[in-house]
Amino acid sequence: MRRLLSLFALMPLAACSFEGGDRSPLSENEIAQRPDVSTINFGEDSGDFTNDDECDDPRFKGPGMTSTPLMEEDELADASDCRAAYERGELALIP
Ligand SMILES: [Ca+2]
Repeated sequence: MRRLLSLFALMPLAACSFEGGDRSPLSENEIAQRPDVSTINFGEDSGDFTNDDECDDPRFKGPGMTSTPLMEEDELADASDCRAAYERGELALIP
């Protein structure tokens, strides 16, 4: 019984686990369909992981992403890193 109760206690944690950024290489199609950098709102440098040369905004994917877990609050909060990675061709917006 005790074991069963601890199993239920852990279930919410499993449901809340966040995935790291998708660092897989971009396909030719993804690269071709990237909008111009001037049309993207990168937000501000207001997050906890700014200026570490990895994009920490979960709206993006590609080799320029961080591998650390991302949360909703990381959106629009790592502008300089994400812009630089995007300009290097290492990011695309996740549709
Ligand atoms: Ca960053």
